Amino acid sequence: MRKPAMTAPPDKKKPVSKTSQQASITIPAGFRVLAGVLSAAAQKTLLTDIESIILAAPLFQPTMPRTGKPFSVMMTNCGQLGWVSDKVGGYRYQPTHLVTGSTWPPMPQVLLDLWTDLAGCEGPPEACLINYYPAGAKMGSHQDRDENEPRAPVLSVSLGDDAVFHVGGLKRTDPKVRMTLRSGDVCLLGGPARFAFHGIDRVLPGTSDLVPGGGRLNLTLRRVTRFD
Ligand SMILES: O=C(O)CCC(=O)C(=O)O
Repeated sequence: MRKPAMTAPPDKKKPVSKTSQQASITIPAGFRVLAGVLSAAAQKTLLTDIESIILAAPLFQPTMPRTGKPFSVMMTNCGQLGWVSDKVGGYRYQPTHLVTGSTWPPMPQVLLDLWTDLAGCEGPPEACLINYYPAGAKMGSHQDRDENEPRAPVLSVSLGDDAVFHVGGLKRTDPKVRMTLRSGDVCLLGGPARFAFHGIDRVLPGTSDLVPGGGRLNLTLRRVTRFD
């Protein structure tokens, strides 16, 4: 994948190691990290699928509602709906690319299969947000609240460089646990953890050679509309 032309802010934060204080933190049930779900070969195949998607639906730089401040991650989507954000329209799902106006490419079968195997809910996902993190990119603590089906989890797949992920409770101020997500890992926020605050503190450059040019991809599958 070509490295998108963007300047990522320098990140001086160090990964936070697990402390005895963190050991006492309770994360809502329904948060799971499944390490190494995708083999090295499966990661390569999925990366090839994602590269084709990015050719058809190029990465764009989303901006924050109202302020127009750019995110440090680049994004695109696949599936029926895609998550976008810009200054005027804010956070939302839409069936077309923010820049090209084309419908999003279909979701790769391997992602649909992961959802069937792991999501534990009745219907398929409708959206797969593809986040590309160059070195220095991060994602602030947030809840995923733009979907109308709380019975469906958020399922995400990591590819490429390791990242320091944090997850907390249902309030922004709740204590957080930090952990490293690696290429091939799957993370689930479901049940009571569906609306847990979470985010990416930093990407650890040079920890994977999967993504040409380095960086990390995160593929986040979500159900947007209600099942019934
Ligand atoms: O990159 C990740 O692992 C988390 C992505 C995320 O939180 C999101 O897309 O809402």
